[in-house]
Amino acid sequence: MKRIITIQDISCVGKCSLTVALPIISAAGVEAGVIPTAVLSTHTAFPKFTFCDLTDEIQKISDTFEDLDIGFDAIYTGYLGSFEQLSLVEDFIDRFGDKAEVIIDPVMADNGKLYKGFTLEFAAAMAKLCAKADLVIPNLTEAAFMLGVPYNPDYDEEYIKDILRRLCDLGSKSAALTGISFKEGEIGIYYYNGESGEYFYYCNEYVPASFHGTGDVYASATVGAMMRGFTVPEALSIAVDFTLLSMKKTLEDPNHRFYGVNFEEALPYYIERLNK
Ligand code: PXL
Repeated sequence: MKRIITIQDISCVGKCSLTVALPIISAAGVEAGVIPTAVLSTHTAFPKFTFCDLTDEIQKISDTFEDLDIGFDAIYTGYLGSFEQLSLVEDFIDRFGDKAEVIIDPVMADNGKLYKGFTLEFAAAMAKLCAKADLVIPNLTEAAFMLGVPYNPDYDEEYIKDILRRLCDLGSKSAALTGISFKEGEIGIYYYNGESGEYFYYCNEYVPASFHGTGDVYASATVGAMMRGFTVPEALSIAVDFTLLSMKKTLEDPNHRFYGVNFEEALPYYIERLNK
């Protein structure tokens, strides 16, 4: 069985970060180790939340893993809350990344705007961390902030390819942009492998709704599928279909939560896809 380690916060309620990564990666039949970077009562889009910083634990946990010779098949990072955490994660990748796929989801922005608490300087530091990745999975807003270019929602295919090349120029071996659409009613993923020069686009139906944590569902499903031996384009496509179904399940339930997607009821589909 493959083992990954995911480094991100745990928001107790809100269906994002670790409360999403753990069930999805476990459902993939992959051991999910965690380094929780902070404990929050909910994610930061709620009007009120507590925040307990666990930065001081990261080094101690990493040292202990090293002493015990514990290794990982993948390192997957999500929401990281401070410059110090970025630098500790960089160090973690240096120590444990040799035999691991490094997947970085640079969670910090969407729809042209940075999330609460993030700055342009932080985006630049996140871009530096992305140099260590085998795969980065930003949305277009995060990519624009990391590259220091204006957010342009009126893009064409050439523009997207250019952004992908620039993401790989940061140092990442490959990059995938989420939420890319060239036609009404469709949305998907655009991938570029900076080593082979291969581009890949996959889309499915567009659901006119947006829920917090959808990016975390997407990235976790990609990591799970990669660890199950699917190629990166296959894993990215499975994650598109699984995320779409999660959104449909959310909307089907008239009493759905105002936060988070109903990925739980889409998990049987994900498991079936991985077992095909
Ligand atoms: O879903 C991304 C995410 C993760 N963790 C925390 C967040 C967010 C998005 O806002 O606030 C704490």
